[in-house]
Parts: sequence; C-alpha cells; structure tokens
Amino acid sequence: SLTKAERTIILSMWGKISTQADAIGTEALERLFASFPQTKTYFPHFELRAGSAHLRAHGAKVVAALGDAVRSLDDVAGALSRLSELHAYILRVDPVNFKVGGGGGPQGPQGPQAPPALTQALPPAQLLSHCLLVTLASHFPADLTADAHAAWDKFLSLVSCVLTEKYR
Ligand code: ZNH
Repeated sequence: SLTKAERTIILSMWGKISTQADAIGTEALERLFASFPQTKTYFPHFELRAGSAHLRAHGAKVVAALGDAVRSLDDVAGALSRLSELHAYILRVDPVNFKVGGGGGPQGPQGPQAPPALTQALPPAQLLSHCLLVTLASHFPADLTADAHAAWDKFLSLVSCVLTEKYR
C-alpha cells in the first residue's frame, strides 16, 4: 500500500487534476489508442476519433473513478469493487485480438525492422496507466518530480490491480 508521503503527493496533485479531469481522461485515451492500437478492440462500439463524444464521455468516467480511489486511499479495493466486477466481464476479450503489436521481425519489406516496443506487450490496464502517467507529466511538468512519478505509478498500479483482480 501507499506510504504517507505517497498519499500526500497523490492528494495534493488531485486538487489540480480534478479541475481538468475530463481533458486529462480524454487525452489519456487518445494516447492509449494512438500508441497501442490493439486496445481499440475493446471499444468496437465507440467512435474513437480524437475528441469524439464517446472518448470524452469515457475519459471523464475513467478519471472520475480515479477520484473515487483517491478519496479512499485506505480502501481502493472497496471503492472500486463494483467497477472491478464490471471489468471482470468487459476485459474478457479473445486473446487472439490482443496479440503483441508491431510488425517487428528480423526482416521486413524494407530490410531489418526494430522489434516491437516492450510496452506493446503489456496488458491493457498497464498501457492505460502508462498513458495516464504521461498525460499527467505533460499537464503538470513541475509537479511530476521523480517522487511524484513514482507515487502515481504505484497508485495507478494499485487501481489496475483492483480492476483486474476479478478477471479470470
Ligand atoms: Zn474501464 C468502462 C474505469 C481500465 C475497458 N471503465 C469503464 C467505466 C469506468 C472505467 C468508470 C464506466 C463504468 C460504468 O459505466 O458504470 N477503466 C476504468 C479505470 C481504469 C480502466 C479507472 C484503469 C485505470 N477499462 C480499462 C482498461 C480497459 C477498459 C485497461 C481495456 C482496454 N472500461 C473498458 C470498457 C468499458 C469500460 C470496454 C465499457 C465502455 C462502454 O461504455 O461501453
């Protein structure tokens, strides 16, 4: 669980994040779908164009859920238990739709290609956490010190863990 210092960082930055929660959620999703297109397979029913109404509505919901977790740092699992149930079903997607991205191999049509980035192989919850972290860094560069980076990384892993723990 989070140390007292980590909680202090999360709580104080949350004050700023919450004033632009929707924009942050939307940007994180735009980054997710642009950098890790395989994650789009979870949203076949969404219009995923940057800035679409679907993206903005979903971005707002995701960040609102993070707010629930921030308000219950002692019991993140309890705060997100309904959402965790929901994700146990949502995130059950055919793994065929989720193979490691990139076309990397030793020999492409244009000669040798770089292998897929390591992050391409991470589970979707970690990819979203990564995109949220990058979004925070770009909105609050001065706040995202090394300690704050580490605290958010830990908090977001905790949230992802809770959301995937009921996933079989
Ligand atoms: Zn999720 C949904 C949050 C991750 C996919 N989500 C959702 C919601 C929320 C969330 C709040 C809404 C619910 C209701 O409506 O009730 N998520 C979240 C969070 C996270 C997540 C916080 C982390 C951080 N998700 C995720 C991932 C994925 C997902 C990773 C994949 C990729 N979700 C999802 C889906 C859905 C959701 C698909 C459904 C959508 C619609 O609307 O349809």
